[in-house]
Amino acid sequence: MNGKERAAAAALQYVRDGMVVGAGSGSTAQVFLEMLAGRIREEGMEVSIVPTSSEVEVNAVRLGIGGLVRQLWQVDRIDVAIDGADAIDARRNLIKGGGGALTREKIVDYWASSFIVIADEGKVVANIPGGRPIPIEVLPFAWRAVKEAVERRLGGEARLRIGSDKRGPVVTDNGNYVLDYVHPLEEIDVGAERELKSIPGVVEVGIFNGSKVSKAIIGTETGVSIME
Ligand code: ABF
Repeated sequence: MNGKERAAAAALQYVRDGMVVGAGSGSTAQVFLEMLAGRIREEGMEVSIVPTSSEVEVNAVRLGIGGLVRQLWQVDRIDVAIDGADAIDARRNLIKGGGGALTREKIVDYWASSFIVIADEGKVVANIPGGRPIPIEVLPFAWRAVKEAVERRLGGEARLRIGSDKRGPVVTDNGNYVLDYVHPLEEIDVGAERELKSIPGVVEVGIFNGSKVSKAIIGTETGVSIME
């Protein structure tokens, strides 16, 4: 097993029969979904799955568990959300949104009674953003105004994310654009989440406050370490 698989396997023990599970996006969360599908198939485990992106919906159908998918408004709670990250620091602050799903992820992850992050050790940084760009979902109409406001207020550069398999800007599941904001320093105050969100036109920011993270499971080549 590699680090992603070890983290995903360790997270599986927090899922029990009858739970409503928030399913994160990205390749680590996908490994978790595959393992969960295995338990559902082999042990008849009964869960509902709330997806954080269209990626998860498609994967659930591909894995034969599409019938268990519920939209957020169809459930009265989320017992546990299991999600990946682009970067995590010692206080469990996260950078998320490399896959463009930050808005739905934040809604599902923050609403869950328990929010568990799964990642391999390559994601661990001393302080966020640790050199990673900070994704910011913006209304298409406002992208340039937001870019200029971010750069003026905090410095650095905010670049409009351009697709690789499609020409032009990446469009999120919510019909918006993404700015990848490169902060001038290796470290950013987690309060920047609020400051960036206050700019008109910003839908969501890929800074996740560590106080919302119940537990982070970091997978290595030999085992897992838990941050809680
Ligand atoms: C999601 O997937 C994101 O918020 C994050 O951007 C990305 C991590 O992907 P991976 O697990 O493939 O590194 O969790």
